[in-house]
Amino acid sequence: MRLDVVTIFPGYLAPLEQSLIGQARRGGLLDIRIHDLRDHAHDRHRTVDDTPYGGGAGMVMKPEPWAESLDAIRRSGPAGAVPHLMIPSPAGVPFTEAMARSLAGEPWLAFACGRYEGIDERVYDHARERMPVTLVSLGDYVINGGEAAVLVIVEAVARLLPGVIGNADSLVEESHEDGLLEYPVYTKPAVWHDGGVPREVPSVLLSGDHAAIAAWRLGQRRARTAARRPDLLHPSLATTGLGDLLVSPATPADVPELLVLTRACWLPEAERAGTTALPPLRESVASLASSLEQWHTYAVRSGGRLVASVRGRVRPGDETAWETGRLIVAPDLEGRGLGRDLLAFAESLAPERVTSFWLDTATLTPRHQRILRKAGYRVVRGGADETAGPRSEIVSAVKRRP
Ligand code: JFT
Repeated sequence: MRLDVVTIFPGYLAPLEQSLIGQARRGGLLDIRIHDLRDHAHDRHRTVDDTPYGGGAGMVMKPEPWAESLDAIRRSGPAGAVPHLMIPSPAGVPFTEAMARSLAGEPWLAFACGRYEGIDERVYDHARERMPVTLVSLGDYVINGGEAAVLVIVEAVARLLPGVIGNADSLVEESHEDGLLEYPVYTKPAVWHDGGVPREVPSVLLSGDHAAIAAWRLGQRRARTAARRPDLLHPSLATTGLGDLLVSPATPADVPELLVLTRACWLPEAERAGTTALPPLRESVASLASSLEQWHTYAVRSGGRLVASVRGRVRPGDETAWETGRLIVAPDLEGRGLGRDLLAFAESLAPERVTSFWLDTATLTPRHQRILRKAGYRVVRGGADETAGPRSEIVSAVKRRP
């Protein structure tokens, strides 16, 4: 694969001589050529920037050196061949592993690294008339120019090329294929003494029981994905026909709306139960806010509007029980499977040591009963935790971890 990079900081790309990419270059798998944009500036000061038309802060990269440099790169290739030009830009499409895989299938990539406030817009038009162009962003944060983005993209693409990575198995084993984060890894010593408590490698990894190890690793992957990247779990939540649903951990800013939705959803329950003494109806802004510390609470928004919520936690005093609660869905969105998906999502948050799932509800309409039964729950009267005080209105449902 051939790669051309244009920059005003050629030294910034020096890391491409290191490690596996450096080896691949020396072995002829990668032909990387770094070009100094200033070689195409023809004034005495080798100027590549100028003040912005229309005013504003900072400087803009002049078009002529870019056009000359990109044209020179194109002419340097085989007759008729053109590179796919990647231009890092804060306004580009986010770089992903899928994009890396697609780029790894191309014979020739070129990269234009801008600086300052950006590149004169006409450079993009000039380039697009001569070669395929993709504007790409490294992610939603600010960096000062395109060079760091190009280092990342080249590393992500190059490691996918046959022969570049040392161990092809590591490519196969990797996730981001199945959308779960990696399991934690350990090496010797089995017990590490760093001055505090002895730090042990989880015993299952020393057991030699390959099925148990695989199960443990899958559990770890699910638990950390639920904790760190809930957005990667249950893509079903995004396909309930509600448009874009955003599931995110509830923050204090969500509390007032959450309180309103909670009351709206629990009032019919209270009417059926013949009491207004239900805790969800008695909740204050303050108590709901402080509950965020005790529960993993999630808010579901559609077009900015709070439409559903759920919370869950390991039961205090019983590490093997997971409680899901306050599963609410806005009345106009009932019957679309959102409650079922949220219940499954809340269960996915439970750590591996959990062996039973509990769910409290006020009354059991036939509809609620059906949803619980389909989710594998069995209703047990008397409440999940009889020590929690008088709660005769509350019905508990339980299931074993599948
Ligand atoms: C940033 C970039 C970002 C970001 C190209 C060029 C200038 C600095 C800048 C930042 C914000 C607003 C200018 C670039 C990137 C990212 C790419 C340039 N800047 N205006 N790539 N990936 N996340 N930020 Cl040219």
